[in-house]
Amino acid sequence: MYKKISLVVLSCLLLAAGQSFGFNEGLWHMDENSGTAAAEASGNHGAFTSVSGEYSWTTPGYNAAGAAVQTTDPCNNSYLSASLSGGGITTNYLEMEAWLKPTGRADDGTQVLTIDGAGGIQLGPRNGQPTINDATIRMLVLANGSEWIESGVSATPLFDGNWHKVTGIFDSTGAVTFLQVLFDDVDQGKAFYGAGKTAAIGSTAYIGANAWDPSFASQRYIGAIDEVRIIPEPATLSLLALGGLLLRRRKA
Ligand SMILES: [Ca+2]
Repeated sequence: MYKKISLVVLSCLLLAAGQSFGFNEGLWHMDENSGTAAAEASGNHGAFTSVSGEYSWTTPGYNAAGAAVQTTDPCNNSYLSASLSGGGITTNYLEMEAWLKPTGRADDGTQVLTIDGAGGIQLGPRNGQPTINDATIRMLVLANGSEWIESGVSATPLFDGNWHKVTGIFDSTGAVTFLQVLFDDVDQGKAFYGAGKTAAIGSTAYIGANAWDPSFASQRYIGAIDEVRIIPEPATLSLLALGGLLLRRRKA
């Protein structure tokens, strides 16, 4: 009897985890290899612009085909931006993903992919630690308008000259708030906070800019970036989160 009830409960949980919420995913292949715009492929959101100046196209892209965007100078005041005009971005959950091939320094606070008003995937060591020539990564989010929360920081450098998929996950829909960063779908560090941490998320995505102040220079990611995805959907079941299991709801 109890086993049957448990199975029903588990089935309900799995159904809840798999249900559709009508997400407006953003996807940028960056295969144009010319011009100044990297178009958004789903039709939900705007293009990343402007690929010019410090930013240029490079080939091949992450999958030994297509193209990608690269930057070689971390010190000037430029970045790419895209309007998340299709909506669907919430304050409770967010998954961000990009293929990266770092080729230069990763300073403290270096930003890779962010949404205004909140953090995102951030390349570099934890705030306040010395600058290192590494490419560790964390997921960073401004919660409740004033509190910075972050995933664990990867112990694995990403600085081997190869393309790697980097994923950051934020989810505060359950009994805990959860952040995680993954390299190539392998967990690099989870962190748990109290319930109800809402992200101060706006409607512009950035590559290579601080989310809270895009004009802030000197903390630039150097390298290539490709196949960017912004996935506004819950990633976790909090009951499982409390068990410390790997919580990814979806596979890319
Ligand atoms: Ca590409």
